[in-house]
Formats: sequence, structure tokens, C-alpha cells
Amino acid sequence: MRSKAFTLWAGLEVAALIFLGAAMVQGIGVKLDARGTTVGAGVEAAREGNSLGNSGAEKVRAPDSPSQCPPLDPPSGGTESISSESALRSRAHNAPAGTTLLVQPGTYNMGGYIHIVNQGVSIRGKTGDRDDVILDFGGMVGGHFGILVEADDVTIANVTIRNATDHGVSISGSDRPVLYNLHVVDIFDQLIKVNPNGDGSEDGLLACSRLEYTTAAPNEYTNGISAHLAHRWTVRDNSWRRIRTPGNSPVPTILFWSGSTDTVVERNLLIDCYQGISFGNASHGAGDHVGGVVRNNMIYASMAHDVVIEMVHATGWLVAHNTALLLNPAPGLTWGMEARFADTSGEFAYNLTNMSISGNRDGASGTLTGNLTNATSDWFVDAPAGDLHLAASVSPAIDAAATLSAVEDDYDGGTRPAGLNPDVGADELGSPQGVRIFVATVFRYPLIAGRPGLR
Ligand SMILES: [Ca+2]
Ligand SMILES: [Ca+2]
Ligand SMILES: [Ca+2]
Repeated sequence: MRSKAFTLWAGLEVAALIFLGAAMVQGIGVKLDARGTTVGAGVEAAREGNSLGNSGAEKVRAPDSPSQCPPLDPPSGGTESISSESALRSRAHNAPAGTTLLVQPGTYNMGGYIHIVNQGVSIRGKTGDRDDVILDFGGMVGGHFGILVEADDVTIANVTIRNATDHGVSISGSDRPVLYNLHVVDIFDQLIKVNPNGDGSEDGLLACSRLEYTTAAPNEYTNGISAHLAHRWTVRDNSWRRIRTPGNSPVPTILFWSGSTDTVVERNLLIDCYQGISFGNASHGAGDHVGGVVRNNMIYASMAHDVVIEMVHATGWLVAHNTALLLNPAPGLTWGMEARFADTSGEFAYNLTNMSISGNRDGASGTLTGNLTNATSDWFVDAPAGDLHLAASVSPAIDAAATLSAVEDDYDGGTRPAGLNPDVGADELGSPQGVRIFVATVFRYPLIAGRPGLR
């Protein structure tokens, strides 16, 4: 059932698609930003001084940790046990619709890409621990493409995907994909890609996953996820690390564009990514993204960075209750979040950060409500480790927000408000850890009834 608001927005979506038409270039995920900010020598120094390595020693509590992400429900259809890479590729391509392949623990040195073409054929690590099943595609350079999904209702879960060329997982306009409890690391191009085939990809979920480069992409072309023509996708409870290029090209970590609509990006942790969350892109035109919400994300950057939340050729968005501590901005950059271009409108509300928020870059109409932009590292529990939970007694942020109907919980899944009012930023201090929502029938959209533009 669609609300009146949704129907109106659907009309805009159609207009956006018509507008995009020939301008949309499939497969291009890199941001072509006119700002031209570049950063040189400071990067390596920042890396060397960076305490956030790739080991398990990180102190920060990641949103994708097993303690915070419940296991999926058991497969509903038939299952097959898989214990070789040849069987995995063969059965992924040939198993009957609805089959779940349960992959036994081990490291699988893939001899080619995994190609799913039958509806509902899914791949799950058998144990539920993504570290137990490693799909190694042979190298960012000279290896194989990862997993290509050309069927609806496909789940990929509980595995590590590494060392692939092109993409770790590519969704060809297929609907209802579930990407869950994955570790995706060191992929030549976008780690996750959604291509604008047919009517696009509807109701996708990327959750409870860790996505990263060990150091950086091998060239200047990557994103964490680049999604074209994606509708009602949710990206939540993931951690993202070092999504960046050797030359610091302005590549967003989480990018939804090319006529995408009603994206939800929430409770993600971004550490040392060059850019963060983007709806729309400067290389496109009006209507690049419609609707959506960016809420309760934590973004920490000690390495060189550009803006970390940007709304570009995008309308009807809400960017609320995000926390961003940004310590190494590109030369000349004085703001960390922006709305850009005259065809862009939406609201920044109750974000907590240490850099300015530009609501009107290049004529944009981004309203600013109750944001705090003077945070310092000592406002947070352990900023050097990327833990941006509020330290006790950070008086400017505590209880300083008004209630937004679109933000009922916090970064931890705790209920807002604790105390008199909601706190500014992603953390509600003193709110108990919530149980993350994963009811099978509604998990793709664990949403709050009545939010404009969402169903
Ligand atoms: Ca579709
Ligand atoms: Ca409060
Ligand atoms: Ca909290």
C-alpha cells in the first residue's frame, strides 16, 4: 500500500528517469566533482600515524559485530551443501530457483566468477561466521570478477569476498537482494555495485557487513557501494574502512544516484574513508536522487578527507542525527556536509560535527535545524579509536534536539529520547542498546510508519 506522499514522489521519480535518459552512463561510479580538491604528501604521513589498522585490535565497537546483528532466519527452500569452488560456481548458476547453497568452512580459490541467474538461488556460509568461508577471487588485478546477480530474491550471507576484479557483488537491476554479514575486502572497482538494468533494483538490503580496503583501491575508480536506479534500498549497520584511492579522488563510500529513490542509510560506521554518504552526484543533473534519509551514522576521519555527507541534485532528503569528527580536511575545505546545486532541497537536522554544514552550496536549498558544528574530540568516548559515542556530560549535545518522527532510535538501536529530549548526533546517551530489527517479513524496511516518501 502506498501513501499519498509516496504516490506523489513516484511521479517525480518517473520525471527523473526521463530526464536522466541518455545522460546515464552505466558502470561509471566515480564522482566527477568540479571542486578539484587534491591532497598530496600529507596522506602517507597520516596513514603511518593512523592507529586504526586492519587487525582485530580495533577498539571501536562496530555496528556489524555479531553481538549486534542477529543471524538470518533459516532458508525457506531447499538447500545443498557445497565444499568446492567448482561446485559453488556450477550450482550457483544451475541450481533450481529457491535453492540455498550452504558453503562449508574453508578458503575457496575461485577459478572464475559466480553467476546467479535463477530466482532465489542464495549463498550462505554454513556456520554463520563470515570468517569461516573465504571466497578469494585471485587478485584485485589479474583475478576474477566476484558475484554477479541476475535474478530476484537472492541472498548472499555469512562469507568473506576478497581480491576480486571489478566488483565483489554486482546486482543487475534485480529486486529484493539481501547482502548480509559479509566481509568484502580489496576489490578492484566498487565493492558493491547496483546496475540500472530494466526498472532498476527495488527493496535491497546491505546490512551487518564490513567493507574495506587494506590500504586503498589500486586506482582512482571505486566506491564502497555505487547504486544506480535503486529504489527503497536500506544500507544499515555496516562498517566501512579506508574506502579511498591512492590519489584521493572524491569517491563517495555510499553512493546512490542515477534516479535512485527513498534510500535509507543508517547506523553505519565510516572510518578513514575519503568521502562518506552521497545522494546524487555532481556529474549528473536534476533528479539524481529523490527522498531518503541518512540518520544515526558515525563518521571518523583522521586521514585526508573531503566532505562526508553530500546531497547533490537530490530532493526531499533528511540528514539527521549523524556524528562526524573530521580531522584532516582537504586544503580549503571548511565544511563537512553539504547540499549542492539549485535543484537540491532537504534538511540537515541535529547532526553533531566539528566542521560547518553548507546548506546552500551553488544555490542549494538545504535547511539547517539544530546542528552542532563545534564538537571537539573530547566530547567523545574514544575519538582516536573512532568511537564517537558521547562522553558523559557533553552538555551542548545532551537533550538539545527536538523529537523527529523519522528518528526513533540511535546508533546503538537504543530508543530516543533518554532523558528529557533527544541528544544531538548519532548517540543517545544513556539509552540502552537496542535489539536490531530483523523480522524476516519486514527487515528490508524496518521503518517508522507515516514517514513522508517511504512506505
Ligand atoms: Ca528490477
Ligand atoms: Ca537525551
Ligand atoms: Ca546510545
